[in-house]
Amino acid sequence: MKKLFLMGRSEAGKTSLVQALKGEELHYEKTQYTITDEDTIDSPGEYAESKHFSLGLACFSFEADVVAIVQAADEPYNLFSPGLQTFILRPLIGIITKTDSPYANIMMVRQWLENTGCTRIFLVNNATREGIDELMEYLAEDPQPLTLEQAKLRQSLGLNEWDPLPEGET
Ligand SMILES: Nc1nc2c(ncn2[C@@H]2O[C@H](COP(=O)(O)OP(=O)(O)OP(=O)(O)O)[C@@H](O)[C@H]2O)c(=O)[nH]1
Ligand SMILES: [Mg+2]
Repeated sequence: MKKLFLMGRSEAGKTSLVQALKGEELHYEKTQYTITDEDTIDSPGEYAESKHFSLGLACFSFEADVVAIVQAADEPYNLFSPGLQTFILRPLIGIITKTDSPYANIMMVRQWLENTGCTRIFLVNNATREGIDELMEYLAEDPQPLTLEQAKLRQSLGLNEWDPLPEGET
């Protein structure tokens, strides 16, 4: 199972997503500090909303196997810069929550997430659990540990640590 780090503005649905992944009933609990569980790291939205704290987000990401930007489908504006992936040495995915909102604009939010460099984008409704199984399937696979030599080889080929090697390279 990959450990998932969640960042996104307050009310984006990060804590609800953790509850949905655990199969719990949704219960509102404002996140006051970063909470590490076995498979998830949940952060308060204010961290992503503040310039100073956002640097801390990059540090927390090193504790995870995958970093997710969580954005609700009805968010009116975007906090995340294009090309954000470049300072996070982890695979970056996007998770769009609240797909059930009457104000949802999934195409717009998807575009924001694509611009940051997210390689996969998942659509979920935490309330009905729609889309949760697909996300769980992606997370279920264990990350492949790399030796220093394997990491250096990927770097010499201009690849991310988690990218597959081209045919013929070992
Ligand atoms: N309709 C709908 N409501 C959702 C969904 N996900 C979360 N919510 C609601 O949105 C509100 C905020 O959700 P949280 O999960 O607490 O948001 P958060 O991102 O953890 O917020 P912070 O802890 O402040 O950073 C709660 O009332 C949730 O019930 C969803 O997919 N659909
Ligand atoms: Mg929360």
